[in-house]
Amino acid sequence: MVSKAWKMILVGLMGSATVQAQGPVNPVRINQEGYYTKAPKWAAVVGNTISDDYYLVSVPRNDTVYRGKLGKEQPSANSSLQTRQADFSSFTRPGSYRLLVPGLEASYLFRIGQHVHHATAVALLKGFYYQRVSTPLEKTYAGIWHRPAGHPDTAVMIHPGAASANRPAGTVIASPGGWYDAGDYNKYIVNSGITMGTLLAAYEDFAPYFDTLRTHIPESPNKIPDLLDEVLVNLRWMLTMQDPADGGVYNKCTNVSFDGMVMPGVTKAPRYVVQKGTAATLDFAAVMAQAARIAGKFAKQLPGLRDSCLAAARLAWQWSVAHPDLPYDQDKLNKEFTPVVSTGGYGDRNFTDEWYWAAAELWITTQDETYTTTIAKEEQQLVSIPSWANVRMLGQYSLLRHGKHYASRFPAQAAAMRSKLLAYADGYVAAVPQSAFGTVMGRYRTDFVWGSSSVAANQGILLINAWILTGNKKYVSGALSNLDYLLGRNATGYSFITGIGTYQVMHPHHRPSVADGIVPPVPGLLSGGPNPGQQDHCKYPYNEPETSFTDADCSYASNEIAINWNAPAVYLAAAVEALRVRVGY
Ligand code: 9MR
Repeated sequence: MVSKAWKMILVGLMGSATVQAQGPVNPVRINQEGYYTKAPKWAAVVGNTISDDYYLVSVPRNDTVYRGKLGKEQPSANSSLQTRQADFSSFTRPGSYRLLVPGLEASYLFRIGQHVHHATAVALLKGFYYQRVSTPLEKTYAGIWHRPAGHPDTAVMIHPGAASANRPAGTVIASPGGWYDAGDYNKYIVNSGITMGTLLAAYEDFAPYFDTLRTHIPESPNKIPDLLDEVLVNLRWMLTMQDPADGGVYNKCTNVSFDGMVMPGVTKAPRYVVQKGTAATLDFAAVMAQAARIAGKFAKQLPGLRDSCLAAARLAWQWSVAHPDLPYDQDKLNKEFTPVVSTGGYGDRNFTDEWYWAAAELWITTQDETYTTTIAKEEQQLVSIPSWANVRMLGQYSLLRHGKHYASRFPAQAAAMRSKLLAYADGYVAAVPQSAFGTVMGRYRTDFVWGSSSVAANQGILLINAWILTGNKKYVSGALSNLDYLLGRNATGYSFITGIGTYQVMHPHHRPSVADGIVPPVPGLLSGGPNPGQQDHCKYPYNEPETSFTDADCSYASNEIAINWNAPAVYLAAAVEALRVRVGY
């Protein structure tokens, strides 16, 4: 008779989909989903090794299909970890495998093949469906995570700090729909801005891929790609956040304080829209201008939407011209008005990047010269990785995407940006061999900030843009290295995407996942990732930049999920799937 322990080992070796999170992490760090047949393929082995050899064994046959030598010990720049790399790029036979290093536990199962990132791309996009606010998530689409509608937001009050002549404090408006921002239940325009800009960019860059990608959402049968159906959910909410009287856009639709760890909508605390601001209004203008271009392509399915978006964008621009420098300063607001608001701030104070992004999108869509002054003002164009507070590159990517217009109207700027972006991307690619985990991520210690996973994904997007400009596949390899990072080849050993990978995050700071009583968290959500700031004061097992992570639901600083982190991950996973064949992987 086979003992229970042996049975478990056998089941493990046969590759059943057991989820092993919470046990000790495997020392062989791999992309737990797998590798494209002809793409670079490597593992990073952490800890002491007793041999220089390693083996790939096939599953379930257990044949040794490849032998290799581990590279020399490499210290990591972002922790005291050392790794040895196992490079099996030359092995290209599709199948399921484990990597064996004598003396160490066998690696998790991984695949070599085509489409290895299809499931990840679909899951990440579907993650947005699970964040929908005001509609029930039906069992047919949401599976075991089905739930009633969350906040209806059909009666939301104007907060005293947002009062205007036409809408005095306490006026009730409707602001239904959209996505919850993160693990909390509020809706923020600034963070919606970068999220929507990134998803719309994914569509503009890879339209044929998204035109056929289905995520099994209620709208899937209609004649609009699922990505755009999902984006429309939040776009329609965003439109409600503009004051039609003057074009200004409220910063957020929110409770006054965060809900407890309960299901969405069970608390009935009043909801408010809070203060208009320059960042919110310009981000809104950029998103609406970009959305107008795409809506124009679906004029039959979405009659009138292009014009509504464009009108909203222009009005938002006008308001911003009249209020060019109005930050959202929550502390100041709370000194002047009640009720006191303590939910997320997204309090940006520097608006040059928002001006640039809005001007770029409006100009591309309208060709109206009004917006060129702002674009021309940007003499010193710096390459930077986007974040909610820094959206400059979103404008830059859009301008490069519409390269002919850009180069004919701004020839010097277009040429300079192209070469600066490529130099930046070359720096990334060159850093990979020096990286202990073979990733672009972690070149700088400052990569490990609140939401570091989105830094990895956004670096990937920059590299994909370098591919778009040059067609050089080294940039796609660089981008893939950061998907490897997100899916487990990193210092923590976690796959940071819920539902994907063997050793995946299981306890994200995400209210529905905590409150629903279901063991697996809501799938397709990207955890924030290592953040040495540890602002949540939870207990962390390690403290160094790349290990400062805890898979605990108290950890909003390292293990929350957020729409602005999921969006670049959607872009990255979709881009590599879309490009795989073209680059010969
Ligand atoms: O992502 C935001 C991060 O850059 C900030 O440092 C942090 C603190 O202000 O806030 C993060 O955003 C949170 C937002 O304020 C509220 N919803 C959850 C977001 C993710 O943690």
